[in-house]
Amino acid sequence: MAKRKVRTPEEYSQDDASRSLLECACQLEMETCFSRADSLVACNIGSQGLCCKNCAMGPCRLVGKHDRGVCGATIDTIVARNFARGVAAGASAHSDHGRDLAYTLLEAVEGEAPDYGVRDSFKLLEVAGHLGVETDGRSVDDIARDVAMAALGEFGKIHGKVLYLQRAPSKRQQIWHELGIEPRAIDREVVEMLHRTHVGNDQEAGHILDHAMRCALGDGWGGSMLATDLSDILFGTPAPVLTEANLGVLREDMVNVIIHGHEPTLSEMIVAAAQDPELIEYAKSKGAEGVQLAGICCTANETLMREGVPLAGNFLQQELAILTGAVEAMVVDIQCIMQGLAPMVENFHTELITTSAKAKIKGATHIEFDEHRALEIAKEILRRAVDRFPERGETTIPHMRSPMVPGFSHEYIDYALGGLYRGSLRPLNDAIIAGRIRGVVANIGCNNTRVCHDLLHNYVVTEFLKNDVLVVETGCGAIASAKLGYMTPETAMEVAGPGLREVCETVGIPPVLHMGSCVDNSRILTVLAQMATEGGLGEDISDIPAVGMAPEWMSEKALSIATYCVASGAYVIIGARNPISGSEVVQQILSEGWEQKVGGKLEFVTDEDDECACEEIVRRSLEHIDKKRAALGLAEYDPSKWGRSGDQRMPDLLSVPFEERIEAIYGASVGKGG
Ligand code: BF8
Repeated sequence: MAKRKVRTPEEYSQDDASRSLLECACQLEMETCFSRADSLVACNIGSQGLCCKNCAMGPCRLVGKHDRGVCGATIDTIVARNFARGVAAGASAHSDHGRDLAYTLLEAVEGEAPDYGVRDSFKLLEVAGHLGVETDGRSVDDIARDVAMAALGEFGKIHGKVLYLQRAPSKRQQIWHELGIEPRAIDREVVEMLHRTHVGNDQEAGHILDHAMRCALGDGWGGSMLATDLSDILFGTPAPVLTEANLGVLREDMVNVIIHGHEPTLSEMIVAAAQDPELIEYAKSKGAEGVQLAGICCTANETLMREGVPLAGNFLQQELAILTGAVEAMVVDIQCIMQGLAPMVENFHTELITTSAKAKIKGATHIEFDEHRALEIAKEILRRAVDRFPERGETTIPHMRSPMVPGFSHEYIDYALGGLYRGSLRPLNDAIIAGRIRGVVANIGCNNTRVCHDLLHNYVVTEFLKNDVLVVETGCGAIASAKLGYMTPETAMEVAGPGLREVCETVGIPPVLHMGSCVDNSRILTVLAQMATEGGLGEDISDIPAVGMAPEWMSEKALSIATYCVASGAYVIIGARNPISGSEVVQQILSEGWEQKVGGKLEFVTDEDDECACEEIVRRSLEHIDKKRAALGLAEYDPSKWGRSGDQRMPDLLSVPFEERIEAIYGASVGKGG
């Protein structure tokens, strides 16, 4: 029997901080998700979508001579059903998060959640307009109450369709209407997806997958978009802020608390509590200088975007953060939290604290969050963390921490491009029309231990920048670019092609824009819709020279995001794993089939060799962007036309190597060994 391959830290991850901690894990013989991935070979049947366990006559594994399950379900039906169920699970995760924020807003205005309130009343008025809430002559609280109620209504209303669909270009709305895939109510489409994929129900792959689009649209233009809007109303609409990324943000002299998961509701209170003078005094009484917060996953992205809380890392770094020995508490809420954290904290003084009524972990301390006394709970959690500080043993905090400027909400992008009086995406459209910017890529999604951590994100983003493609990001993809140092305006000079550089240097923005958490992919939909209606780039999202991708996906949420982006007209490429590889028919439906129906298509690009997969993702993306440019009658991409004037004025600055320049400006080190 062939021996299983055990990878080295260099093969596990491209991130220097992670590599140094994986080295420690090997030396200490501690298990991580990386080593578990080596010892646990992925099921070859399930990974192709060929295992049906929807009834107790199975599980039916369709391999060899078996091309039907016990009930007679074909390979195409089973692969389509498995994919569609993944979409439904992803949509439900985003949307349930959105619903909770609507309840928080409602409780805030009804005086039941006294630590919350309306922080962005401009956004409230805008959202009220979208939801048909009357605003004239009304108080902020009255409007907010009706906005919360209208938002809650979107999940289970009896008649009509999801209201935010009207924010899409009219041509797109027409396509949805004609195909009959307008989501009616957010919950309804998820429930119907589960119903249709129950044994003996919908058994035509194309028909099942049409409903997957409807279900996902209820996420993108429903649950996720509401989650983003309601978070902005409650906690403020993001604008650029200077902060840092990677495990080097942890401090030897502070109580380190990691906030991890997806919801901003408790973490915003923890941010407030960490600044409480009494708590700081308490930390000092235990020998620390104060409390250092740092985030992992999308709770990180939420507090990063609004409060500048530094990023400790992305999905695959959660266990590694504990391995530093410098974390007093890891406070988790919902989604993407590995159960492997519980055995990991047993080796250290770290307390793992679960806070959501929806997510407990055996071995963790459960302190259930309650909006009625939010700040009090946040303080209680931080005091527990402070109490652990004296128990801290030896630490191995990697030195890597990259400066970054996140906070690019679509509202801020409008403002950056046109100021208060002329705020619009016109300059972006003009730059694409002229060819300074070749096109736009949205790079999103997770990390996956089956590929080299961060490598695919880093590779494709670097290539797009070199090719004058503006990159917008969310989720763990955004965290990868932040760690690489791609999210400061100074990076543009280094990596980006001449036209993109010219635009970024003129506006003063990084070439990679951090747009938030995974529910904030709705911000990307909004930007695309505005680009389509601004003029010059066609009339619909499908006309824009743009591509979406999740090169290291692992979560079902990524399937829902990909599906709603395709249903909105985008070309989406997913790497790492192909969950529909078991059916040629389903692959054809999601690519050519969906392209004919909705103008967008979904393709999976995988390869044993990560770099080969990346090359192919980049090749297909640029080909698509150039095809869309040609269809719009735009000039062929020609980088030799741009960028010389700026370079001539900055020879001295450019002669200093990038890492040194960043260190001189920001006092932080990018990508150096720990
Ligand atoms: O929602 S990118 S690993 S953290 S699922 Fe999870 Fe994937 Fe990260 Fe945010 Ni999104």
